[in-house]
Amino acid sequence: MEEQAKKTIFSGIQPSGSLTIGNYIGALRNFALLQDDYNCLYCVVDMHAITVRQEPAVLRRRCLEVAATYIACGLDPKKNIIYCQSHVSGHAELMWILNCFTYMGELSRMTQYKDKCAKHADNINAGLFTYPSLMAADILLYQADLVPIGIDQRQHLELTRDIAQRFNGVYGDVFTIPEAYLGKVGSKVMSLQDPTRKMSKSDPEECYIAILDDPDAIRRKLKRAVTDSDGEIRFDPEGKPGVSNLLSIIAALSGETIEKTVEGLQGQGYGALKERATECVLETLTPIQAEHKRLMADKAYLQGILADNAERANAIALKTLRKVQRKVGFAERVKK
Ligand code: ATP
Ligand code: LTN
Repeated sequence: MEEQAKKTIFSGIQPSGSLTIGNYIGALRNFALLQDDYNCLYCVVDMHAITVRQEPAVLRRRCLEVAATYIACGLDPKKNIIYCQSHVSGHAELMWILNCFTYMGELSRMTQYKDKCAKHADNINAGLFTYPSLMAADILLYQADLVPIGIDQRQHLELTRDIAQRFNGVYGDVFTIPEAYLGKVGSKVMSLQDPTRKMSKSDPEECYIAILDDPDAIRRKLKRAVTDSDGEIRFDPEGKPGVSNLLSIIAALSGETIEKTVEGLQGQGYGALKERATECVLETLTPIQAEHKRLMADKAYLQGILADNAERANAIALKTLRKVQRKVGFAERVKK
């Protein structure tokens, strides 16, 4: 496909913890599927991550780790623009402008904001509140057509669309209105310990499987995953959230349908279900972990990729930013 004719994809993951199989199934795996047909930008959103307190040295390492995970999951750093949000100042600059087109009422309705406030009652900062306008800036800066995300981010994407439409309504067609891209299965992987809640990398260890977990940890966590007491393998997310979550994980990773997965396990117990889940997870993660290890051993290579790609991203970002600045009436920049 011709570069110009291709549509643009933007997505981001926070370096706020070890990436989980939720991030993989809900987001990363779709990134790799889309890379041939779109111009893609995959960002390590470190500015979003500091809405919650982070240890600086840990955050710095995690930024590289997330970039390495992108590549290890099959994203080609030459084809895709893989970079760190904080390396392109346009994100923060556009965010400021968008903040002035976003209402307090809209931001206070965001469920992620309410959840994070409950979880971090001692640090309800303004960044947590305006998080969605930074996300809108990420997406709109590159005129993205499509945004692969898990279901939990759909509300933020809706707000992004509203902000873009509001801005376009005043100034003409400045922003492309982005669409969400949700995978068919697995757009919400649930916590292993509380399968009514989403699996999240900032929850306690035993709730999630990290992409980098060793085989023993994976086996142990899946063995201890919460199920129920009726012993029947059936897909029913309302009535049997634990069992359904394991079935979804198997289906998502094996490529089978949920029906086929249930059929294959008919007449067997939860031990077999967990065994099958373990097999699928190990099969998926083993090659990713090997590649990740190889990449992390060459920090200079990774840093080089991030630097080159930040430059490529910046060139695209500046086009939108300058246009937006002109539209809102900022003073002209004349060359001396
Ligand atoms: P945190 O726990 O720090 O809030 P998170 O685990 O929710 O983080 P994000 O960095 O916020 O992860 O999400 C990155 C991408 O992964 C988003 O597109 C999000 O929708 C997707 N994602 C996160 N958790 C899941 C999940 N449990 N199931 C499916 N997709 C998920
Ligand atoms: N808010 C997202 C991460 C994120 C993102 C983005 C996703 C930040 N900017 C732009 C898609 C597009 C999250 O918490 N998962």
